[in-house]
Amino acid sequence: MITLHHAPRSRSSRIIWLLEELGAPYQLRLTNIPRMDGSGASDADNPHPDKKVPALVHDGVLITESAAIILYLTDLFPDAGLGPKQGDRLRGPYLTWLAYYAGVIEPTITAEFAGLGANPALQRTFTTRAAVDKRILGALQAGPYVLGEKFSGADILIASMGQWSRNMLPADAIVDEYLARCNARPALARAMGKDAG
Ligand SMILES: N[C@@H](CCC(=O)N[C@@H](CS)C(=O)NCC(=O)O)C(=O)O
Repeated sequence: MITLHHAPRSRSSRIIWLLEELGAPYQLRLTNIPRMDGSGASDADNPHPDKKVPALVHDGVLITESAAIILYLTDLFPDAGLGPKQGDRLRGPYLTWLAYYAGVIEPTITAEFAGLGANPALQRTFTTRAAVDKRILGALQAGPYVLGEKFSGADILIASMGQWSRNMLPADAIVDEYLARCNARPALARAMGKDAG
């Protein structure tokens, strides 16, 4: 059994999108989290060690961190074709995008939103917003998806940023068209219908 601990309109929304894309059997458990506006609170029933979302439990095993959950699920349902398998030439690029999202994109965008985008130590450790934009645009120019021809779990990470806030992705018509392609997916519509629980 797969259980997703989820808070509406949060990073766990994209995991509902993935579960819908995969056609996976799952149940949602609504979880309260503290919100930026001061509302909400930590939920004692949330199994995440930091009381964050997403938290996925599969047959009693806890998996946290969006990129890890996406890799775990696309590996668990290989026939859905949303994550290149071991031996596929796109496996390396897939892992690279998942790790680049978690290890570089999120910290860089967060630093920028916190007004720390010009901090030299952060730029050296992670990178610059300009470099992130260039990398994303480069992939989408080759497109139509991050890995090329096929939509994958990496697109769920990248597109969900633009769905949350358009200015988290480069200001370019290629990105607008990419988001329109991703937003038109029936699985996303189903996920949005379940987001509130
Ligand atoms: N790196 C984590 C970030 C998780 C995260 O920060 N989630 C937010 C919701 S979007 C949260 O749970 N915030 C509540 C809190 O920080 O207590 C991931 O991608 O899974």
